[in-house]
Amino acid sequence: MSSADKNLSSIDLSSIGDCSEFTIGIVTSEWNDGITKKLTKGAIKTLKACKVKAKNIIQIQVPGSFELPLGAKMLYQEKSPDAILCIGCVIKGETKHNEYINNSVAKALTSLSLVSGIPFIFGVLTPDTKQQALDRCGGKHGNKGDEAAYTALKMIALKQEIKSTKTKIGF
Ligand code: DLZ
Repeated sequence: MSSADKNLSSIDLSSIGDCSEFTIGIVTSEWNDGITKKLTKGAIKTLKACKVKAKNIIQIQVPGSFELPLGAKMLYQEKSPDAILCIGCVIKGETKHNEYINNSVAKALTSLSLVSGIPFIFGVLTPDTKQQALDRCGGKHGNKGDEAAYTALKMIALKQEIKSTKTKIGF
């Protein structure tokens, strides 16, 4: 699905319940920081709009997107947040470098999520051009940082809902 088809930046945040006790980690890549700073800003704006307290938003930076999984793991081990947003932007160049980084990060974040049981959100833009990135960090396709934050909150809420439900799931 393309960003043009789904823009979560325009979503009604009132559908999300009480997030006031959630702790959220944010790991931001310094590569393409003109983009990643805007994504991070969007994510923080959404978290605050959903009543996440500023003191419960823990931010760190890593040099490039390739380092997002390790930075996120360090943050998880030291601070035990309820979810971690991993924010980066890998713009396609003349070689396949971008594919190696993107695939590696996506796989590592999937593994971290499954092993830890908390969401490690893939907030990495993977555009062909800088303009496509600009369109997605507060431009015509919204801000994917907002979406990363929204997704994290929804997944934490889902975990709480499953925990609290008395009904058996399955057979
Ligand atoms: C090396 C590199 C290149 C060429 N491009 C990007 C990019 O577009 N976005 C990004 O986040 N990082 C890039 N990097 C840096 C790698 O992510 C990584 O930091 C280095 O390969 C060192 O491990």
